[in-house]
Amino acid sequence: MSECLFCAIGTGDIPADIVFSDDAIVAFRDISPQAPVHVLVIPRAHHANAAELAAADPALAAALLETTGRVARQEGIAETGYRVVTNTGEGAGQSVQHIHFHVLGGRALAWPPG
Ligand code: DGP
Repeated sequence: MSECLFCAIGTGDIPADIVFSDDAIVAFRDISPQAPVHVLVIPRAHHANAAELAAADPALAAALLETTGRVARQEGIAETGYRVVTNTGEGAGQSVQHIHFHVLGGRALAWPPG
C-alpha cells in the first residue's frame, strides 16, 4: 500500500465516501467536516500541492478545478455559494502532502478565513 494516505484513497486501498470519480480524479467526503458539505477533490496521481501540480500537469489542474464545480452542483451548493480552498505548507495547515481542494458549503462562510 502507498505511504501516502490520499494515494491509497485514490487506489481504493483505503475506503472513503466517494461522491465522484473518473480515471484521473476522486472526490470524497472529508473525515472531519467543517461545514455541512465538505468534499475533498484529489488527483489519483501524486503531486504535493497546487503549484507543483500546475507546473507538472496543467490539464489535470484544470480538470481538478472543473471537478470542484461539478461537486458543488451535485451537492446543491452551487447556487447558495461555496468555497474552494487548498492549503500549502505547514504554516497554512496542510496536513496531507497530496494536493486536495476542499469544497465547503451549506452554511455561511466567514471571510477572511482563519
Ligand atoms: P489539509 O489540512 O488542508 O491538508 O486537509 C486534509 C484533510 O484531510 C482534513 O480536512 C481531514 C482530511 N482527512 C484526513 N485523513 C482522512 C481520511 O482518512 N479520510 C478522509 N475522508 N479525510 C481525511
